[in-house]
Amino acid sequence: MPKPVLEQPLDVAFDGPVATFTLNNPLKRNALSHSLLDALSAACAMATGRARVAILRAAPGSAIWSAGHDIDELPRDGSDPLAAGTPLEKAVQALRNCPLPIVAMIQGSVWGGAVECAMSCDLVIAEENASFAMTPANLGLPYNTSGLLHFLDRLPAGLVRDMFFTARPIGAAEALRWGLVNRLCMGAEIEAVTYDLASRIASKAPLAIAAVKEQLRLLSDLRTLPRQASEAIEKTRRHAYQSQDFLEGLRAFKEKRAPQFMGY
Ligand code: LCV
Repeated sequence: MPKPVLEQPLDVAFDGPVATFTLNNPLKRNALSHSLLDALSAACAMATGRARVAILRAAPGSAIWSAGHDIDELPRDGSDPLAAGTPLEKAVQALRNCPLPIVAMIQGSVWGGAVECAMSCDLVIAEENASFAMTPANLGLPYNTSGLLHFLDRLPAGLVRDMFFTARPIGAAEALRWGLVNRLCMGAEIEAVTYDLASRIASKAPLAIAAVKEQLRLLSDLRTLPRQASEAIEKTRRHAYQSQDFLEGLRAFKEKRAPQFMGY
C-alpha cells in the first residue's frame, strides 16, 4: 500500500496514476463527518491532473465501510439537514463531477448517505458480504430530491421504495443483480481485483474517459422540476425534518433504543 499523503479522516495516497482515498474515522464506524466529507471533496480536486483513476475505500478489514452521515452533526434547528451546499451534497457532487473515474471498493456494510457516495462513484466493486442500507426512515429524515434522483437513475423505483421504506440492508448479490454493484468478488481478492481494474482504466485515454463521464452526468442530471413540484417537495420535506419525529429519531439513536414515531 502506498504511503498516505494526508493523515485526516480521509487518507489520500498516490501510487503512479492511481489515487486511493481511504475513509479513516474508526471511532464512529467511518461515519461521514463534515470534515471527512470536505476532505473527500478536496481529494477529488487534488487528484485531478495528478492521477488517472481514484479508488474510494475503507481501511483494510473494515467491517463497516461507512455508517453514513455523522448523525451528531445533523442540524436540530429545523434547517434542512440535506440541503444543497451541505458537506454531503457537495461531496456527492465532487465525486460525480470529478474528471477521473472513481471506483468504490466496498468491504463491509454501507449506511445512509454513504450508499449515495458509493453509488456516485463510477464503478462499485463489492466483496461478497457487503451490504447497502438506506436508513433515513430510522431517523425521521426525508432524503433530498437530488439524492433520490441518483437512486432512481441507478435502481428500479420499486427497489428504491423497498430500501427507503424498510431500511433493510441489500446484500451484495442482490445489489449486483440490480446494478448497484458492478463486480462482486471474494474478500481476499477485492484489493487485487480493484487495483487491476484501476490500472486497466489508467491505461486508457483520460480525455476520452473524462468526456464520457461528463456527458453521462449531464444527461442524467438533465431534469428541471416545474415550480409547483419543487414547492410541493419542499413543503413535504420541511414537514418531516421539522417534525418531533426527526428529533425523536436522533434522540433514540444516541440513547441506543428503538424510536417511537408519532407521526408529527
Ligand atoms: C455518528 C455513529 C454513527 C453515525 N453517526 O457499532 O441517509 S440519511 O438520510 O439517514 C443520512 C442523513 C445518513 O447517512 O444518516 C446516517 C445513517 N446511518 C445509520 O443509520 C447507521 C447508524 N449506525 C449503526 O446502525 C451502527 O453504528 C452500525 C450498524 C453502523 C455499526 O454498529 P456497531 O454495533 O458495530 P456502534 O453502533 O456501537 O457504533 C460505534 C460508535 O459509533 C457511533 C455510535 O454512536 C457509537 O458511538 P459510542 O461508542 O460513543 O457509543 N456511530 C455509529 N454510526 N452514523 N456516530
